[in-house]
Amino acid sequence: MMKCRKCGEKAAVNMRQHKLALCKQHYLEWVPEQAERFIKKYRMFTPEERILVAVSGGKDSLSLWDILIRLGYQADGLYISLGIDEGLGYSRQSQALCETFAARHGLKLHVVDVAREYGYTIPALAEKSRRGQGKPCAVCGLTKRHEMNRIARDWGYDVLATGHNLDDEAAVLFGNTLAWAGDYLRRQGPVLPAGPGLARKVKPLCRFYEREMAAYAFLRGIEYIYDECPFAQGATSLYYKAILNRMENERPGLKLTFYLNFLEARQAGLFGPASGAADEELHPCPGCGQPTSAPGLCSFCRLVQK
Ligand code: Q46
Ligand code: ZN
Ligand code: ZN
Repeated sequence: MMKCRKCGEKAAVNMRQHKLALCKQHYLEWVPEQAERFIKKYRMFTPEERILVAVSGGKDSLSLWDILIRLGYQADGLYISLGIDEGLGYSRQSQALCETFAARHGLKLHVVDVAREYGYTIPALAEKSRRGQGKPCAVCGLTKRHEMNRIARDWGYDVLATGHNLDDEAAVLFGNTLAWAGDYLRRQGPVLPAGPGLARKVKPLCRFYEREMAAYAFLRGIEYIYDECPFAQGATSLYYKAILNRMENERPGLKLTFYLNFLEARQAGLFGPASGAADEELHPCPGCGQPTSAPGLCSFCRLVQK
C-alpha cells in the first residue's frame, strides 16, 4: 500500500513526477499551498486586488476558483456562454455547473451570453466569417478574449485568471517550439502584464499537471463537465498532449522540466526581452475602446459588424 508522506495513512494520490504520495486530507492542503507559492513567485496578484476568474464549467477553472477562495483572495467568476448546444448541450450544461458552484459557495458569477449580446452564437458567427472556415475555434478564442477584457474593464477588476494547467501550457509550448514562433514564445508565461486598457492576465495553475487538478476536483467534490467542447475533437493541441503524455509516462517529470526550463530560458532573454507586453503601437478601437494594433476597428468589432 502506498502511504502518505505526511501522516503514513493510505495515500489517495501518487505523483511520480514529484516522488510524492499524499492522503486525501494532505493532498487537499498541498494543492492550495503550492498554488500560493506560485502566485507569490510569479507575482500574480495580492489579497488587495480584485480577480476575475474565467470559468468554463471544467475541472481546471472551477478548481482554480475554489483554490483562490480557500486562500482568501477576492475572486469573482465569469462564464461566457458560446451557444455551443449541439448534441448534449455543452454550453447549457457547463453554465449550470458554474451557477451551481457559485451558489453553493455564495460567490458572484458574471454571465455573458454571446448570442444575446451580439445576435449570434459562436458557431453561427464563425459561419459568417472567413476566420471560421471549418472550425469555430478562431472566432471563439477571439470572442472570449474580447469579452474577458470587456468585463474586467467595465467592472474594475485588476487581474484576469484562467485555469490553464501544465498540460495545456506544455502543449502550447511544444507547438510554438516546433514552429520556432519566437514572438509567441516570448509572450508565453504565467503572467501577461497589464497594458493600457487591459487587465493583467495570470495562470495560477500553470505548474499543476492536469491529473493533479482532476484529483483535486474529485476529492473536493466539485461537480464539473467531463466532456470537452465538441469542436475540440481533432485539435492539434490534443495531439501534442498525447505525445507529451507518452514521454511523461516513461520519464515522469518531463513535462514540468520542459516548461520550467523554458521559463528560465525566456527569463534569460533567449527569445528577446521577456516583458511579455506587445511591441506594436496600440490605439483604442473606435468601436469598443479596447486596445488594438489594427488600423481602425479591432478584429472583434470587424467580425460582429459583418
Ligand atoms: S475554442 Fe474551439 Fe475551445 Fe471554443 S469552439 Fe470549443 S474547442 S470552446 S477551448
Ligand atoms: Zn496524510
Ligand atoms: Zn473593437
